[in-house]
Amino acid sequence: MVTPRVVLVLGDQLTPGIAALEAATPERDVVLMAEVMEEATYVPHHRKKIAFLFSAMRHFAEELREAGWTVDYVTLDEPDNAGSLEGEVRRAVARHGAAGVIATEPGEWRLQTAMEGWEDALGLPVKLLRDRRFLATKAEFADWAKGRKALRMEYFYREMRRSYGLLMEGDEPAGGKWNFDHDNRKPADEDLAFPEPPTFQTETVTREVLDLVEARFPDGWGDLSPFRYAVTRADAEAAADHFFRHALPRFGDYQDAMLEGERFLYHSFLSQYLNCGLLDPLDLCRRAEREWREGRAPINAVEGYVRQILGWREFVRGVYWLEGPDYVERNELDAGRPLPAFYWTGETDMACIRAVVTQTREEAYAHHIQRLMVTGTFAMLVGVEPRQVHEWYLSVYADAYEWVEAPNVIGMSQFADGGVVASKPYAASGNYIDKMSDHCAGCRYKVRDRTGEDACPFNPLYWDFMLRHRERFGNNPRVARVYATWDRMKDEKREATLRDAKSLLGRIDAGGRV
Ligand code: FAD
Ligand code: DLZ
Repeated sequence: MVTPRVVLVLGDQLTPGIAALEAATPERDVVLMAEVMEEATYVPHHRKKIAFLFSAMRHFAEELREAGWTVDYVTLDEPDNAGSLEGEVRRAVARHGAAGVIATEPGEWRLQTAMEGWEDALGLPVKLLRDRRFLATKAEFADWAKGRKALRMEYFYREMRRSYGLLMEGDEPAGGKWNFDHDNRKPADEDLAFPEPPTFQTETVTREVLDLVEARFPDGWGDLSPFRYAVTRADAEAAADHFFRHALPRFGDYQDAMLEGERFLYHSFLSQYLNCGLLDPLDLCRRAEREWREGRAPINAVEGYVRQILGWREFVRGVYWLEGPDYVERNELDAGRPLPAFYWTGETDMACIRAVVTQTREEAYAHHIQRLMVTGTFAMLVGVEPRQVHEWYLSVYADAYEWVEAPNVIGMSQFADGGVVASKPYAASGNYIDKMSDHCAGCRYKVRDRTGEDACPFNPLYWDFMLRHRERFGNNPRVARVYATWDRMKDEKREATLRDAKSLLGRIDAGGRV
């Protein structure tokens, strides 16, 4: 008999064609999947995220068994659970008398560095294979980035469109433009019909997992029920079908909109399935293209959707691995405040932040503009230490893994990488939220007030932020006119603005209600 190898499949590698499985054979090898405390607690993950992933892992183990694999699945409550992936690999090697370990590279520097040390630690060969689910390899991205003064997603995206022949007419972009973002900034109104994403039945496996998470994380953050997530590949595909049929046609128009009580609008709510391997990015892009070619969705929607996946998703992953393990420590704007407690409690008078935090606690989901322009912008204006902002985002969203979360948070939303991801900071006053949402209408603060007790906190904090960083941004042609506006303001207004900002920051520092 040939000695088996242990084939490790991580919780976000639930893809039948993942490299480690492709390099192994069901006749010889044993697949190891393990629920471990180390992964469940390295940040305080949302309880729904843990339950979603454990249930999806258990279903994937079953899928593999049906395909003929021997799967050694270690549950979190197994008495001898070693608590870490390394510990579980070690136990599995001993259990099966394995000759080596085969794994696919993980999505975080933390685990990558640890796994690179396993060969020495375990004293046997550990093969770490490239994750082929991404559409640009780390090396291809590094090649593209080499010698460029600035990395801009748009140019990377065009090359990706060309290499994959997506939305192309010969050498030209379909519809005559590479980017239809200009058409995609409509505020939503309540009269639109929003196609709520499907809710899936909580079957036995998920019920067991929900009980387990409730028992093991009684004080953890985030609501476990209601539980609406798909946990099998078939159901994730059904969620994708629903999106293409009902939401994609309007995805573009209302991509940046926010509405009180409407959590999904025309967003896909699919990133958690993509990121754990239940859905395939290229397949989703091709399906979107088909919707346009067959006349069921307009080009602005389809191009916008494809850009998010083929462009942004691949671009941020490239940046994450290119920038190195210290990326999450970057703090170019020297921000040092602790994260306000209301990011966890939702206890704030700002209707927009309250809505996003409440929704995040209930769903483990918020859409892009909520993440970027509400919780993200506020943290940056206040000057919260980026590392704390990063850990919050990595914890609270079901789709959060460092390769995708960190560039979005450290880079795009906090400008803590000094402009690697974004060409300017996403700073905005309350005006932006008022234009793109209906939150301000029901808010205790008045968005039109620039100063005074009732003024929307985003207003004075915006100016305070811009002035704190005038030296850095004053020469940026995309920001310079903001300073011209400030310089034209009357002295009394400027003084009142900065006084209000100081008082708000003092209140935040003292843990007072804002
Ligand atoms: P849709 O709006 O339907 O978009 C379609 C798909 O495009 C998404 O499913 C996603 O796969 C991809 N996508 C869109 N924007 C981005 C982006 N900027 N980066 C990478 N992929 C993108 N995305 C994550 O997957 N995990 C995260 O942890 C995460 N953290 C974020 C933190 C901040 C501060 C910001 C501003 C963005 C973050 N994003 C993250 C990107 C984006 O917000 C989510 O991908 C999106 O909200 C997921 O919801 P959806 O599936 O409904 O997306
Ligand atoms: C996020 C997560 C959680 C909560 N739990 C597990 C787990 O118990 N076992 C596992 O294999 N993976 C888990 N994951 C996903 C890993 O944290 C993820 O593979 C790494 O962060 C690399 O992306």
